[in-house]
Amino acid sequence: VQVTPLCDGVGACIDVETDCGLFDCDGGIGACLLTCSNHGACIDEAYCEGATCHADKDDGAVCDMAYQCSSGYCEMSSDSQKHCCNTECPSPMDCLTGECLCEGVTCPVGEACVPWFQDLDQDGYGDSKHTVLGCEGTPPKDVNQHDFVRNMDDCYDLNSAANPDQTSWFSVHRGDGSFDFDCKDGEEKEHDDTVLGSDTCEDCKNWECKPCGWFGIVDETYGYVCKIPTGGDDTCGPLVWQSFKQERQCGELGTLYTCNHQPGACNADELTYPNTTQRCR
Ligand SMILES: [Ca+2]
Ligand SMILES: [Ca+2]
Ligand SMILES: [Ca+2]
Repeated sequence: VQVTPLCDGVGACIDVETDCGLFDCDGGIGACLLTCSNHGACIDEAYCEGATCHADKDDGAVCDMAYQCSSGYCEMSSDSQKHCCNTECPSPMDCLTGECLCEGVTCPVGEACVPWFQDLDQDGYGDSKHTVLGCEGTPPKDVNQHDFVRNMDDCYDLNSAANPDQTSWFSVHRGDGSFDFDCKDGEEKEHDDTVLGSDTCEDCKNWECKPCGWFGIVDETYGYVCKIPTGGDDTCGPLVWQSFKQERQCGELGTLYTCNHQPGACNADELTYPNTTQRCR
């Protein structure tokens, strides 16, 4: 406020106050400032920019710098612009409205805003394709009122048997035609189906490459495909000892051939198991 003493025309001196607007009054010259070079030249509720004082912006207004905001926070928001915000608002929280929110909600102090994943089949593993933000301590709910989860490791969220912990084999697909039940390496077949029909069982040797029955202690050495010792790896033994001997897709029936792999069995006999299903995971 600029104060100017004036004569009131009837013998008295009065102070006439002039509103300086957003500018401060210069105490030295007793007059309103007309330009600014720093925020101190403006009233507390204003900032200096382009030599002019501007009123501080309210929460929600688009801003460039924190000093423009009455709150002191200018935060990047979901419309790719910065907005004056009621508080600090790190991503993924959003301050489009001027209030820092996590998917429309204010998180309790100290709780981060984090991605949650839908877990429809309730196997504890979330679906990466269905995610929402939520406060750390409050899982969002799905249509069945089941909690979302923090991980996104499910490969098929409509069957709880399909999950990264699965170690069993399955003869029927999981629900979408796929047999990938353990969420890794695609469809893994339980039994080999690459060995040729003409392949026979042979002693692959084992345990420092002793033949089957060596002093009665080496067994389970017969197989269709053997591991051959190499320079840096002197181990040996059967790599494949059971096979369909023809291509069998997951869920398909076939005759399973196996080498005589019983403990202590030391012969090239071949056992057959007709109508065996190729199981997968
Ligand atoms: Ca799941
Ligand atoms: Ca699942
Ligand atoms: Ca798999």
